[in-house]
Amino acid sequence: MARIPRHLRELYRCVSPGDVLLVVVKPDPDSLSSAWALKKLLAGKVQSTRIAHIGEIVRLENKAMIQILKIRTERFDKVEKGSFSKLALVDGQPDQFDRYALPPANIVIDHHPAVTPFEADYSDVRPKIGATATILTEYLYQAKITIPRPLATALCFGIKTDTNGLTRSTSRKDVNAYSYLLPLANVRHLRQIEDERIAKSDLDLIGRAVSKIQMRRKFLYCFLDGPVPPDSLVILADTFIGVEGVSVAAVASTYRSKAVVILRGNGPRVDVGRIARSGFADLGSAGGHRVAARAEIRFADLPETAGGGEAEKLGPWIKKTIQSHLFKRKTVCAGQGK
Ligand SMILES: [Mn+2]
Repeated sequence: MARIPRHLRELYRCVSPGDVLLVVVKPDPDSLSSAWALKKLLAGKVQSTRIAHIGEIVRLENKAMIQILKIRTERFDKVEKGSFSKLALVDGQPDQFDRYALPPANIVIDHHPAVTPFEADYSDVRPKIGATATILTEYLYQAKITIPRPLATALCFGIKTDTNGLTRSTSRKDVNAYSYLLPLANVRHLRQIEDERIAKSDLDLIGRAVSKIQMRRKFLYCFLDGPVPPDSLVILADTFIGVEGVSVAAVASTYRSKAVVILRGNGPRVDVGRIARSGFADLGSAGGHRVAARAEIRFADLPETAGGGEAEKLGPWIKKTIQSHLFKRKTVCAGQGK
């Protein structure tokens, strides 16, 4: 025990051998791999660890990852209350789980900036790190635990996804963790998971979306008559941000009586998280990072100009709202100059 760093000893002290630990995640490659790594780290320290995901596993990369690497995860809404004694959150913080009536978290490990203060027996929140998987890799390394091949593969994918292949918000620690993991990983599986990005069922949608694209300067906009599941909009936005010359891509539609907007950005002066917040946060849930953001607004909360969710008005309204925040600074400067 002597050479185990202090923070790990603190983490170990939060659990006891009789505990059933539940790790709750919003499923994405970083959170799933981090949850799995925490399970590995605490094996032997608790009676058992279960991983539970919120919502359904829809995105192909998550499906492929779970199937190919055989990650055991259960639906959170099927977990019986009282069937676990400790709760951990990875790749997220209590305020992001407000809606799900979770008991207070005992362990929180995350790399998102802390917005709402929280209390936990153990917390490690490091916003400078590109992926939670990096933090957990560090823990496993420090604990001298050999990382099994499938877990190493999952952690590689987690780091790659969150850092966009080590090109976005990547720290030295992410690079170190990745180069430590890669020789331990199954590269063929990694490729297989990464390659399967578009579901056959989405091809039709992609065709429809391409015909709806509107471009103005570096802004690509696409509104689809709904309903379209948000995860499909994500695939479209991820695809369209790759179009030559585009620095902001927004794909919008409706789903379950809500307007949904998915934003992707690139380039040094673009911050789509800011656009989402300033354009839509007053009306619904909106937020994200510089490069990836989303907004969801219930029809009932839309302004009259958006036509209550009617496609003919909603599409142009979303576009106008984004554009007014996209080019805001310029307009203000021009106005003041006169
Ligand atoms: Mn993450």
